[in-house]
Amino acid sequence: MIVKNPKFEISAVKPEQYPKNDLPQIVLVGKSNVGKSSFINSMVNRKKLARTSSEPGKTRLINFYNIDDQFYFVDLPGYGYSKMSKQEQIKVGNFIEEYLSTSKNISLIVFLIDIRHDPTSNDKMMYDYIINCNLPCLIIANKADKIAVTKVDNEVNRLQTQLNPLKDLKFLPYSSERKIYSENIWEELSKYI
Ligand SMILES: Nc1nc2c(ncn2[C@@H]2O[C@H](COP(=O)(O)OP(=O)(O)OP(=O)(O)O)[C@@H](O)[C@H]2O)c(=O)[nH]1
Ligand SMILES: [Mg+2]
Repeated sequence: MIVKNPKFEISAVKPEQYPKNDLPQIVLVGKSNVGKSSFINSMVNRKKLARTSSEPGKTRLINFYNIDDQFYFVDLPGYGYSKMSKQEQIKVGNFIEEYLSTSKNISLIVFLIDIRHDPTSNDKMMYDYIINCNLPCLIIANKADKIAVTKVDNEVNRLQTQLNPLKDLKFLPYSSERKIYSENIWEELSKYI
């Protein structure tokens, strides 16, 4: 897909602030620093549409990016960022859960995990939550540029065995940094737009 005019539309922490149209919403979830905001930038070929940082904890709100009036990429704060105060972690967790459980327009959850590491306990909780909500989910093993090309398939298989032993979800490798495998990702996303 060639994106022409991706735009930041609104930040939200409560339902009244969500966009008031029925465009499908493709939502990025995953731990802090896994590359959710970078994923959005790389898919739309913009370096700074979504703000990123080498420090975890950059995204603090629900950010809606309108992609050519076709769909939204919805960027969420990551979990597992220990420097955030307990109080703020609870507040953020609550507004994320409210969004995931009440928004009628979520067409796909894009769940990012790090290709180099085992899923964290928070990743497992997020996986269980998505399955319980019955939301369609694509799992992306990001930062594939950090390992040898010859190891990519094995690592993706390992992650799937650990997180989704039934193997009924789609797992794909990706690199937001180098945009490798992005055609496979667009092919999958386009089914939900
Ligand atoms: N090597 C490599 N680095 C990446 C990749 N994707 C993201 N990064 C880097 O990882 C860091 C975190 O990226 P972000 O996109 O800000 O991560 P995030 O998941 O949005 O983090 P939070 O907003 O804290 O939840 C940045 O320094 C990115 O440049 C990737 O595929 N490969
Ligand atoms: Mg972010």
